[in-house]
Amino acid sequence: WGGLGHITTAFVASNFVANTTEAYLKQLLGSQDADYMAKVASWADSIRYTQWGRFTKNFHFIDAHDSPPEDCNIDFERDCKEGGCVITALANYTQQSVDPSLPAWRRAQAAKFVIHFVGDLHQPLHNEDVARGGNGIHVLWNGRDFNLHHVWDSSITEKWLGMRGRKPYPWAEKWSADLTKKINSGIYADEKDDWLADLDFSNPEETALAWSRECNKLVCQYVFPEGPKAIAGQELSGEYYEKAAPMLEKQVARAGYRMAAWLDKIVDQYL
Ligand code: DCM
Ligand code: DCM
Ligand code: DCM
Ligand code: ZN
Ligand code: ZN
Repeated sequence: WGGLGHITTAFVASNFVANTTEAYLKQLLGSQDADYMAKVASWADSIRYTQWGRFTKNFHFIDAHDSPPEDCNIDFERDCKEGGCVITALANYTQQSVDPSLPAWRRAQAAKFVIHFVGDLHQPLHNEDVARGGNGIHVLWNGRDFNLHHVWDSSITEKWLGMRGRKPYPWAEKWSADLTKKINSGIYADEKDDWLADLDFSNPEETALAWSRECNKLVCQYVFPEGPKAIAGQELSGEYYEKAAPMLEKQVARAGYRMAAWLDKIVDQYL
């Protein structure tokens, strides 16, 4: 996700974490502000291109070598790169978050990675290999040239909110409040328990894989409904957007809700 997606998932999560989780994370992250999670949600992207952070660059996605639209699937052995992928990264940083032998600054860093990677795991094209997760496919958005990955990271959700300008923060706050309502008493209320059905804190890798598989299916249904070749050069801000946006909103809601539950488990285990 771009800034809007990450910040929104973190705000949603902060609305659902237990009081003890909130208190622990505020202390660990060194902020008593309402946006204690939101303000660290994009940190992992800011270090990807630094010399220090280069080792994390493959941690944001898993390259499913499947064949959309006929067949979408994740095969961990086949698809997780040797240097790691979002599945192993989420498992590793979850492990570090609860490791009492690590100093607080390392657990803080690990928590920031967890907050970010739960988000990325819910973006369909972060669970697909084709053209490097769509980065190599040119499409049109309001008549201008964009790559498909960017459209799914940012353009669709920004249009959904009517976002103007380059500052996602106020939009993310407003969106997260709306999503929180939808989860508590709106269109997602009946399914929110199902969103946690695959959550198994004794097996972080399997949990991440289950979420990844669910998200990867959306690649066949929504990202490449007629295959990767058919989409190249197409205008996506019309019909394609109309189908994608409600689904993508649900992915953001799911990510935030699951992030809260996962962080609760981390803090329960640590304390
Ligand atoms: N922080 C971060 N990335 C940002 C903004 C903040 O990692 N883009 C972290 C640094 C501190 C904490 O959030 O750990 C508090 O930040 P601030 O002092 O900016 O409120
Ligand atoms: N941190 C980091 N890199 C940054 C900002 C923060 O690794 N650019 C980490 C260091 C600590 C935690 O965030 O683990 C708190 O940072 P701060 O001292 O900025 O509050
Ligand atoms: N990305 C992805 N799958 C890949 C490569 C990259 O999902 N195989 C994502 C990570 C970033 C975006 O695409 O969100 C841009 O990546 P980069 O800056 O590495 O081109
Ligand atoms: Zn992305
Ligand atoms: Zn990322």
